Amino acid sequence: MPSLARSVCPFDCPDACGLLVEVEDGRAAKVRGDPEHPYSQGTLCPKMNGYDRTVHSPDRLTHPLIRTGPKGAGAFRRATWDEAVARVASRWKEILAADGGEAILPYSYAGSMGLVQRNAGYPFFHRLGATKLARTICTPAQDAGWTAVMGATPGPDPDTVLGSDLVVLWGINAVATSIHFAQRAREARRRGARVLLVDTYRNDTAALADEVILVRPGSDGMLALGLVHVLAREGLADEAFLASETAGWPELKAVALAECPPDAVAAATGLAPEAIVALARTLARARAPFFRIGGGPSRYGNGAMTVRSVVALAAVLGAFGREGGGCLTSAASSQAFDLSPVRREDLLARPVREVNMNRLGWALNELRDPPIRSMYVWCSNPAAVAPDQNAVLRGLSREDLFLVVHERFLTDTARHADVVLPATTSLEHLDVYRSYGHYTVQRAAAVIPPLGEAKPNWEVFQLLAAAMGFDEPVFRTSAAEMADQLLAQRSAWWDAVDRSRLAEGKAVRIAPPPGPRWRTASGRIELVNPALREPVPRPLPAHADRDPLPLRLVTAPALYTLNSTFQERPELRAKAGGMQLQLAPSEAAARGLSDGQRVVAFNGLGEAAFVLRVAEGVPAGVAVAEGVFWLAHAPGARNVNALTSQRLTDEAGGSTFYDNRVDVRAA
Ligand SMILES: Nc1nc2c(c(=O)[nH]1)N[C@H]1C(S)=C(S)[C@@H](COP(=O)(O)OP(=O)(O)OC[C@H]3O[C@@H](n4cnc5c(=O)[nH]c(N)nc54)[C@H](O)[C@@H]3O)O[C@H]1N2
Ligand SMILES: Nc1nc2c(c(=O)[nH]1)N[C@H]1C(S)=C(S)[C@@H](COP(=O)(O)OP(=O)(O)OC[C@H]3O[C@@H](n4cnc5c(=O)[nH]c(N)nc54)[C@H](O)[C@@H]3O)O[C@H]1N2
Ligand code: SF4
Ligand SMILES: [Mo]
Repeated sequence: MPSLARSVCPFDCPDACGLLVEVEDGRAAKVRGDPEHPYSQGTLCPKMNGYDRTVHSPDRLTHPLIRTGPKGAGAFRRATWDEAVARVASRWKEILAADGGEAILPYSYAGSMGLVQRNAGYPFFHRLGATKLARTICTPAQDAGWTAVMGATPGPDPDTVLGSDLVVLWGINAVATSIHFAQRAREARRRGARVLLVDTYRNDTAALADEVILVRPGSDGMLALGLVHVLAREGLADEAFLASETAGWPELKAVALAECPPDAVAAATGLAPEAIVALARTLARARAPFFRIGGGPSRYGNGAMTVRSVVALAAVLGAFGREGGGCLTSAASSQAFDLSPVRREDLLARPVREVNMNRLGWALNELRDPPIRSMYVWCSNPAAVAPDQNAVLRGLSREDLFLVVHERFLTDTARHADVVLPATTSLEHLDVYRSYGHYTVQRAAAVIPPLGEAKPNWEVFQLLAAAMGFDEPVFRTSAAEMADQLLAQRSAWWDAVDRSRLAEGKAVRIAPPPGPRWRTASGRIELVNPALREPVPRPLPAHADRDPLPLRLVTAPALYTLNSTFQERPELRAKAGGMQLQLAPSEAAARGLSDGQRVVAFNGLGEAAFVLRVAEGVPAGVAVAEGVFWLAHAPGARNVNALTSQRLTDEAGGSTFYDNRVDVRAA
């Protein structure tokens, strides 16, 4: 008889869905949605329906490996954990003696969102004195844009969108990346709300929108300020709200009126001037507009300013003051935990340099004094996901780079390793999870034993610490003890939590603690922020505005993959359909290309091969490539990140994955 266990989807997705796992003979026989989960309520995306096939995939790494062939060739021999750990420790001791700790670079992101396993390497690398990694690959510019206006004000509960009469999905493919928010937008629509999508092409979410507004990539800041212009000019701003709750309306209004008239906005965005005026009037007519801003518009050289401008627009409309209205970039549940017990910054004996993870190619090839001699990767696949892939691969292929990769599968990154360590999946280890899309917390126990000799991150760092001779108590604290320490924290976020539900493995709702309505320095929504380089929002150019090639490349997420995760599953690979490039009919015709043809997209950084899709929903001047595929499955062994650059956002050092240009030719 199978038994039933609760767990959480561990992946980097705002939904953090609740799972029910049927366990039979120590195996996960079937994974389905947990109907008792307060947010996901029993449904999962097509990737996690079938998670058992990931967990028990024949391609799982089940024992350590040591490289026997040239770098990147994927030739390895089996090793024991003792041998693998001893090899890593002895090489690192040599590097420490010769070049110091900063010659070692940890590299991780969000393969697991669990607070213990995701952060497991922090205490170890601080104690080692390694170079620090700035973990900026996702949405730091989006956060900076929100914070510039709203400070530490928590985003609204996503359920409040049900009370909105106008839902604006701004740069988000919700039916692929936030499926339970898409459900709520659909439900709001059933109750009478209009749904607008502002995007760069007709993505899958266009089907649930009443109106789709397509803008030129990177021009949304100009659009938002142009809408503010029309609202100000036509007396449509919420003056009562602006007077009582915000600071800086006169200054913002002056900039918008002077710099963002409809003609200029039309030239920048590709929209007709009348469409801009009409959109402003639609927004102003709404009783309670709700903006859901995705990561898309923030991954540009002007990304932080763009998000800041859209948040300011929501304030000018008074959206924050209306029941059912507001603006959500991400939920603030990161504030619910003090992560210092697991991150242990205090173990750093002296300040160390920091490398921005978006500049990995530069760091591996150019950084000196000391150069990076060794890199340790967990919870990430930089060979596939990091920008400027040719530079990254050149770095990973250095014979003198000692690369250690802790992974579930032999990814493109792991293929370049000197030592590969097998990782458990989330069903084989415990952790504590919170979501960045809603307000819940869950503790998930291991529900099956580790496969083969796979080990969780936390345990591997304990082994490495012992081998390095680190004897601080944190390196003897078990993952369970660390999870319990985090959950035992007292904060106003936790007061109402039913801890017995947590102990049963069920998700519990948390809520931002009571406090001032606007958690900013001035106590008001800051349309002007004197602490910033640009105190008043104003239009900024994107990087690609100055680039030479004709097509702007949007490299958006795909439904059947999650970053580079899930490509171990043949059935999902088949559904994802491999690397495809979408072009407008006019762009295909201009190049003599037809649907289904093999093509190469190229720019000054490199090239990548795709199958062409001629798509009515893609405007002229834009190329769209959904998904980040494993190089092992890519024709030409390069994916779309061979075409993305290491340039950063205007604030916070974020990635600029959508801010590049290419041209396309027949393969
Ligand atoms: N199925 C699936 N789910 C995922 C992921 C995945 O890869 N696949 N990734 C996960 C991760 S790590 C994250 S961070 C989130 C991703 O979540 P988001 O970053 O919010 O990604 P998307 O929802 O696809 O939003 C990107 C959208 O922005 C649009 N866009 C790009 N540039 C612009 C622009 O200049 N203006 C406007 N208006 N739109 C623009 C793209 O066309 C695309 O439709 O999703 C998570 N969930
Ligand atoms: N062109 C382009 N590139 C992008 C994006 C884009 O939209 N366009 N999106 C970007 C974004 S938003 C993000 S967040 C990044 C994501 O970048 P990453 O966080 O690197 O995401 P993944 O590719 O999913 O790689 C995660 C890896 O962690 C491994 N893993 C999972 N669980 C564990 C574990 O418990 N322990 C260990 N040791 N390993 C584990 C998985 O097997 C997987 O190979 O990619 C970025 N790259
Ligand atoms: S990937 Fe996202 S939608 Fe899919 S199960 Fe996980 S949390 Fe839910
Ligand atoms: Mo992300």
